[in-house]
Amino acid sequence: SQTETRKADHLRICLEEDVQFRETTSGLERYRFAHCCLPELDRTEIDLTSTFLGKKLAVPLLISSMTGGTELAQTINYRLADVAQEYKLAMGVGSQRIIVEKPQLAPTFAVRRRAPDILLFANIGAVQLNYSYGLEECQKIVDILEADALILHLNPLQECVQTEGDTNFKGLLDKIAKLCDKLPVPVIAKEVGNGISGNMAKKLLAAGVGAIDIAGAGGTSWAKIEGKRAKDSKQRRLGTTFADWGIPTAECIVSTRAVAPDVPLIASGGLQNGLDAAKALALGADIAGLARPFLEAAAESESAAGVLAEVLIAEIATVMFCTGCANLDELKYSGVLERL
Ligand code: FMN
Repeated sequence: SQTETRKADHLRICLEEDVQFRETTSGLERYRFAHCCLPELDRTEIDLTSTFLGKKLAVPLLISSMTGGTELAQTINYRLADVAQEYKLAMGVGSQRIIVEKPQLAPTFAVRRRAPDILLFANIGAVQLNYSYGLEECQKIVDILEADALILHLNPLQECVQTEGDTNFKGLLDKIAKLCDKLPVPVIAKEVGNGISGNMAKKLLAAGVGAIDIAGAGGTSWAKIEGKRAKDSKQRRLGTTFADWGIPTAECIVSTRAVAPDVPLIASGGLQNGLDAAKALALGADIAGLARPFLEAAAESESAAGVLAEVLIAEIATVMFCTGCANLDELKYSGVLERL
């Protein structure tokens, strides 16, 4: 089907081509941690645990929503699920829209069997609430996945560059509010790499979303990916023009935290390593999410994905040790991050 081809294209392009923002960066490089030469801590005792939407995480990391629907997608989802289970990370799957079209593809998303304990997020484009999706379908994709929450992704730019894009976003906030009211699990509003502003975060929270993933600019550029996929030269041109569009990740975190001090907040978009993840946490995020780095590792092998998780954890722990932070609250509230 068209959706399957699209999903296969996304994986191939993300793995083989340059899909990063050209000039826009996450903004995290404008921050530096204050080094502490005498932490008075035992590094092995640093506490990276936290609770998010009522579930315990060993490390505040999320393998961001990516894939499903094809054979390669299944391999990647299963490998990532094993890693999430082993290290007790959170995980999201890619858009499950295809399952409603083709229920026989549900096994490509079946990560719960392999990861019985993790915080797991279902995923669908919010704009589908204006097309084929209602409460019933949303409930179904949550149930099939045995998910703890439903991510609604907001991707207006991606839909513009995509040849077959769904671009009627009218009245969506109201539909999101109705869904939040009826769905028994929390709804998480997420971008796909162009960022959620503080203002928008406020509106989404008023509509009833239970958490936000700001998914800011600086990492994977969906305008670029859809531009590369497009056959039509006008669509290709759109992808190039808007390759650098969006709000940098660091700005999204700061502006969302400013208006919503207590919202469960995920930061993603262009986090390259555990140092970036730690900066996102110190700016106020509760969880740091990475997509493409986990895709690359998982496409290589399950052990490469495991190694990536271990490295990220070691990097976050090293930041905490060398800033004298014994736990994540200290990292967040003790002012160890300086703006350059
Ligand atoms: N985000 C979604 O919410 N739903 C998706 O279906 C989805 N598919 C993706 C597929 C691939 C191959 C990649 C790389 C990303 C996808 N994303 C999707 C976006 C990521 O979740 C993330 O927000 C974005 O890539 C920025 O993170 P990064 O810079 O670490 O890649």
